Formats: sequence, C-alpha cells, structure tokens
Amino acid sequence: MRRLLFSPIPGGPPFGTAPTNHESRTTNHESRATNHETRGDIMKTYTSVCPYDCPDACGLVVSVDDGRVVSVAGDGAHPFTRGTLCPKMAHYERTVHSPRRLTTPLKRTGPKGSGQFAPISWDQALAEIAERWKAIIADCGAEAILPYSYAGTMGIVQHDALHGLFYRLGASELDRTICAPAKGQGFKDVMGSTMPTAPQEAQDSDCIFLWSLHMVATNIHFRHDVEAARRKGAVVWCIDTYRHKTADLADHFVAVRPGTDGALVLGMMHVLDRDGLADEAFLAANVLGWDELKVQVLPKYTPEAVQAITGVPAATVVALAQAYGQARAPFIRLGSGQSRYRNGAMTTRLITCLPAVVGAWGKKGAGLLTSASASKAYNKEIVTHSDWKQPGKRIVNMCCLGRALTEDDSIRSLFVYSSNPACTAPDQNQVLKGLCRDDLFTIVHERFMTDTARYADLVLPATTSLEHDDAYYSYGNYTIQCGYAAIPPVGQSRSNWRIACDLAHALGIDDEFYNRSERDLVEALAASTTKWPLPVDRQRLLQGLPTPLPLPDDYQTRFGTPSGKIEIRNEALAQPLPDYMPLAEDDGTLAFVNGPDMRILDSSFNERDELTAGHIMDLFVHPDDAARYGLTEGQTVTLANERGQADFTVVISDRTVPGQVVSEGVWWRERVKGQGASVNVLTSQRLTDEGAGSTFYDVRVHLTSKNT
Ligand SMILES: Nc1nc2c(c(=O)[nH]1)N[C@H]1C(S)=C(S)[C@@H](COP(=O)(O)OP(=O)(O)OC[C@H]3O[C@@H](n4cnc5c(=O)[nH]c(N)nc54)[C@H](O)[C@@H]3O)O[C@H]1N2
Ligand SMILES: Nc1nc2c(c(=O)[nH]1)N[C@H]1C(S)=C(S)[C@@H](COP(=O)(O)OP(=O)(O)OC[C@H]3O[C@@H](n4cnc5c(=O)[nH]c(N)nc54)[C@H](O)[C@@H]3O)O[C@H]1N2
Ligand SMILES: [Mo]
Repeated sequence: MRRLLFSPIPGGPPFGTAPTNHESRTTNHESRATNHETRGDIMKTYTSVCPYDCPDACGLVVSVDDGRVVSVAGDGAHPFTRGTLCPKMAHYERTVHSPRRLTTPLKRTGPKGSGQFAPISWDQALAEIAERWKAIIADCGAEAILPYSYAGTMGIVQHDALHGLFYRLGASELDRTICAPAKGQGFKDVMGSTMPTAPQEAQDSDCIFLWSLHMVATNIHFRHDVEAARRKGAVVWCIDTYRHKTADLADHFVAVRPGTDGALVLGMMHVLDRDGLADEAFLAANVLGWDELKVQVLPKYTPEAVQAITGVPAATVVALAQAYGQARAPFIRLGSGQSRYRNGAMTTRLITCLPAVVGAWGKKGAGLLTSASASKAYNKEIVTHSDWKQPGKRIVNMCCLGRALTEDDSIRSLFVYSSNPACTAPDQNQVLKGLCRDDLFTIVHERFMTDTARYADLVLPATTSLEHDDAYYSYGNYTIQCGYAAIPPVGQSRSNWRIACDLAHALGIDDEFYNRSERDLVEALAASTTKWPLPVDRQRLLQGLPTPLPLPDDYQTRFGTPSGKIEIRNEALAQPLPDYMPLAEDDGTLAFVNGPDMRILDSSFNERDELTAGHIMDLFVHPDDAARYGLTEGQTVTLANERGQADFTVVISDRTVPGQVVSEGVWWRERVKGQGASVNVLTSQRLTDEGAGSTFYDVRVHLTSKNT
C-alpha cells in the first residue's frame, strides 16, 4: 500500500466557506491518522469534533474521498471520548450526504405547513429578506423581527454568528433557556463559579451516583470512567423516575416521583446528620448555613415523611444516605431531568449541597459534575458582540414562542436557525398556530426540511460541521478542539457565519467584522484561551486536535462564591435557606416523563431512516395502570391535557411506576402516525423557579384507550 503524507496547506482549509479570503497562518489540520489509499483513490483523513448539543463533544476522525465523507470514526487521542462514537455519529456521513439535505434556497408556493416550495437563487432570497425586513422596520420598528436559535451546532462561531447582526438591527432578543438554565442556576446558588468536577475523576470514586442522567443515551463516554471505578470496587447508584437502560448498568436503582428529588436530598441530609455521617469539620471551615439548615429545615424530612413525598421507601432513603455518607469518595454525575420542573432550580440547589455535607470537595475521586465549564476557556465575545446590544429591547423567552407568536401580531418576522421549534419547543399546537400566521414572514436556515422549515416563507440551506470551520468545547468534560471544513459545502448550502455576512451586506451594514472569515474567528477564539487558569496548548488546538484544558490542583476547593465559602445559606436569594418546593397536588392524572431517546438528539437525526425505523412514540405503562385502564400490549392510547393530545403505543412494563407514563424521543411530525402530534403538544410554556427555564417533564395527562 502506498502511503501518502500531506504537507501543510498554505492558505487554510481546502475549501473556504468564508465569504472573503483570509490568508491563514495555521498549520495543516489534517489528522495524525495516516492517510491511506483505497480502490486506487487517495483517501484523506481529518480530525474534527461532533458539533451536536451533547456533553461528550467527541473527537472524530473523518475520512474523505473525492470531496465526499466516506466514514467517520472516533479519535483515540481524545482524553474523554477515547476513540468510540455513539450509533448516531458512527455514520455521520449519512447525515452529511443524506438525500434529504437541502441544497438550494426555497420559496414557499403552497399554504404554510404544506411543504410546497420552489427553488430560488441566493441573490433572490437575500434581496427578498432585505426588502421585507426594511419594510417591517420602517412600519413597526426592528423589534418586530425575532431571531430564534439554539444549539443545532455547538461550535461557537456558528452558534453565535448571527447574534451581533440582530443586536445591530435592534431586533427582539431571544432568551435561550430551552435546555437547563435552572440547573446552572441551582448549582451557582450554592457554588458560584466553582468548577464542576471533571468526569475522569470518577475513576477514583468508590460510590458513583448517576442522578437524573440517561448516561447510555446522552453521556455514553462517561461509562468508561464508571466501569473503571467499578473494576476497583465502586458501587453505582442510579436515581431516576424510571428504570431506563442506564439504570440496568447500576448496582442500585432508586425510582423517585417526578420533581421530588429535593425532598429526597433533605431526607438524605436528615439521616447524614442523625447518624453522624456529616463532615462537621469540613462544614465548619468551608460552608455557610449548615447549622441553620439542620435546625430549621432537616427535622421535618424524616425518612418516612420523605417516602410519602417521593415514593422512595424509607429504608432506601436511609440506605442511600449511608452509602453516600460512608463512601471514601462519593461522585455525583447530575443530568438535567430534575431541573425541568417548576421547582427545577431549587431541586438542583439542594442536590448541590450534598457534597458539602460529607466534605467531598477536594477529595480524590469525589465531587459533583453538573456541567463542565470548558466554554469559559474562550472569549466568546469575539463572535457574539454583545456590545452591540441596544438597551431596553424586548426579550422573548424561547420556551414561550407559542405565546409570543399568538398573543398579538407584534412579531412580524421570525428568523429560525440551528433549531426546530415546531417540534422541540413546548406547547406545539400553539407554536404551530403562530407559524401558520399569514402575516408572519418566516425564514428558516436548515440542513433538512424540518417541521419548522415546512412553515417557512423562505428556506435557506445550511452546511454541516464538516463543511465549515469552528471552535468547540464540551459541557461534559474539560476538552476543547477546533474543527475545519473537510469537504466543500453540499449543494449551495451556506454556513451561519456566511449568512450573517450576506445579510449584513444585503442590509447595508458596513462593518469590518463582516469581512472576517470563519478561520479568522476560530484563530481569534483559540488565541483568547490565555485566560484559562493554566496554559492551554494553543498550537495543538489550532491544529484541530483534541486539547485538554489543564485544571489547577486545587480547582475543587477554589469556591467561586462571594463569601469564598460554599453557600448552603445564600443571603442574595429571596429564600436564603433551601427547602423542598412542592409541585401542584396530585390530582389523579398521570405524570408524563418524556426524556431523551438513544437514536436521536432532541429532533436532530430524525432525517435518518435507519435510526427512526424502529418503535417510536412508545409509552411505558406500569402493569398496575395497564390493569386499571384495561390496556393490552401494543394497543394505541391517547394522552391528553388542556394543551393537546397525542397517540402512543402501549408497552406494559415495570420500568415505570404506577401513576407515571414515559415516552422517549422528540420525533418529527412526519414520523408520527395519525395527526403528527408529537410529545410537545402535551408540554407547557410554564417556566422554572429560577433561570426562566423549560419545564418539559412537569406534565400531567389523562389517558384514554382508543379501543374502548
Ligand atoms: N441520544 C441523545 N443524546 C442527547 C440528547 C437526546 O435527546 N438524545 N439530548 C441532548 C441534550 S440537548 C441534553 S440537554 C442532554 C440531556 O441529557 P440528560 O441530562 O441525560 O437528559 P435529560 O433529558 O435531562 O433527562 C435525564 C433523565 O432525567 C430523568 N428525570 C426526569 N425527571 C426527573 C426527576 O424529577 N428526577 C430524577 N431523578 N430524574 C428525572 C429522565 O427520566 C431521564 O432519564 O443530552 C444530550 N444528548
Ligand atoms: N418533549 C421534549 N422536548 C424537548 C426536550 C425533551 O427532552 N423533551 N429536550 C429539550 C432540549 S434539552 C433542548 S436543548 C431542545 C433542543 O431543540 P432544538 O434547538 O430544536 O434542537 P434540535 O432538535 O437538535 O434541532 C437543531 C436543528 O439545527 C439544525 N442545524 C444543525 N447544524 C446547523 C447549522 O450549522 N446551521 C443551521 N442553520 N442549522 C443547523 C439541525 O438540522 C436541526 O434541525 O429541545 C428541547 N425539547
Ligand atoms: Mo438540551
């Protein structure tokens, strides 16, 4: 076999996706993986990063043959993902070269939602947007324009590319809270800016808690660390509302009633205190408020009282507390499920207090990982340009898009990119009603004809991460990496940054910023990593290689709070001492938990037939409830509440508990049989206690059987 070595490419990536040419000083980003030859052609390999909204942010090795991605493998050099990929990304080439890719701009020719479009040129599309927006601004002011985006790609350049433009225009601002801001806020209330624990530390733990985390679906690479600890004798607990495939890997599974973890934690603390398992020396030296909590809050949370609230047997509450309190190095990996309730920030705040009670911070192998703060390595402002924000502009919470589009007609144009709100936003029926408005000029920049794109007036084709440059970070481990275009844009697709520049030019915004290239911004972001507490290998970063963020030895005990201590009592909050915040009374309806599915990511990957071919819209119903409602396996049932109704296929299973039904996955409407009503017809626009976040799992439903 002939081996070919590539020399550095002068002038940056092989295919510039940037609007202007930029002479790059960067060295070649082709991977260390050997280039090899197949079928007489020369195959090139590139290192890259998984761009999706997932805590792992895998290192990729992408093989390219004749301008096409032929395969994607895990990069063994990545310090956390270590060479393996999830089933979705193991065939990323099927997404990149999907026959469903949008390849030209499209203009609507039928009614909104009909999916009838005709191709138009980019020049026509940009001219129409500029003309319509100028007229809207002249008529109603720029706040009549609303951008809507989330994390279709996590790369900073593409994620934030359009922020500055909308600030410049004076458009309405979007509060991007659909994921888990209540979780971030709950952690911050206690720990301030303290760095959450690195996942690899769990290898030295003797007791790991997978809490509200469907690890096998959403954080698969953490399994490596869990297994390493287990081989050394660690015990694994899983705390969730239902027994998913992650729970099957644990030694102990604890089923908690949705939204009641706060009470569970207080019960654990009650037992830790009662049984002398609290680390009083650590608490006295490092923590504010433990004594008040002990006296004012903990007494009422006896194991029996906690059983009544959470459904967790009193003996299990005790066992859980003792396992946590007696562990040498307890490690909690906290997902986001518990935060998507009205009390989501308070629940997270209470869980965040636990490591302090046993003095876990700073112990090798112990700690709490909520979300890694790796994004702080970069100065995102380089792209975001929040200095262009104009004071007093309307702010629309993205969880309330339905209301924003329907309560009045003040929003006249919606620009959606990197998100699919017709499918993923709560209260789907109201969102669709808004998107149907004839007086709403909707533009969707997308890779596929999503539920949202179907309602657009103009659809603009978007690149995938292998067709543009970006700088990435992970929110589940301390690694950063750059990824560069490995193939030319598919069809006429353009990146978010390219669109930002195109629109700025079409609107007559003359700023040097919009002459910069993606590569230039990536380099500036890489250069900005100097503020990380320890030196980052910028050479490695610019080469497109997975770059570990070094952590100071004492990072776990640098408490980033105003007091410099862990704040169980936080004077800055309306409620200085945390306490369990009950949800509404149980009214006899069923709780409906609708978490992640392994095969897709939010609504991304719905384009892949092979991933969506199996069962979808399945509903786990406990045998007791099946008997109560007279249900049989495989039959169709309807779940309904005041917002809407959707059909599901019954799976009778003790994976769930009585009073709770569970469905996994957020499916495109075209994948759902019948009326195309997906899970989000049932979810609500109500927000969390702090952080103004989504409450996707805080849902009650009525169940009716179709066959009776
Ligand atoms: N395959 C796949 N991967 C994904 C995603 C996906 O959809 N599919 N989504 C991506 C995104 S955007 C995110 S934010 C992350 C989310 O990753 P995770 O944090 O793992 O997922 P969550 O959706 O937050 O839900 C996790 C678990 O919380 C449980 N849960 C719900 N309510 C409660 C509760 O009250 N208490 C407890 N203890 N548990 C509860 C759910 O049953 C679920 O099993 O994953 C990312 N990765
Ligand atoms: N019922 C229910 N609903 C949920 C959840 C749940 O657990 N249950 N999870 C929630 C969570 S945690 C989140 S974070 C949200 C996420 O919801 P969304 O923000 O809608 O995320 P995705 O569904 O992944 O859609 C991202 C879209 O961006 C497109 N895209 C990818 N890369 C690019 C690019 O470079 N440019 C452009 N213009 N487009 C691109 C993809 O094709 C895809 O259609 O969903 C929420 N919705
Ligand atoms: Mo998310």
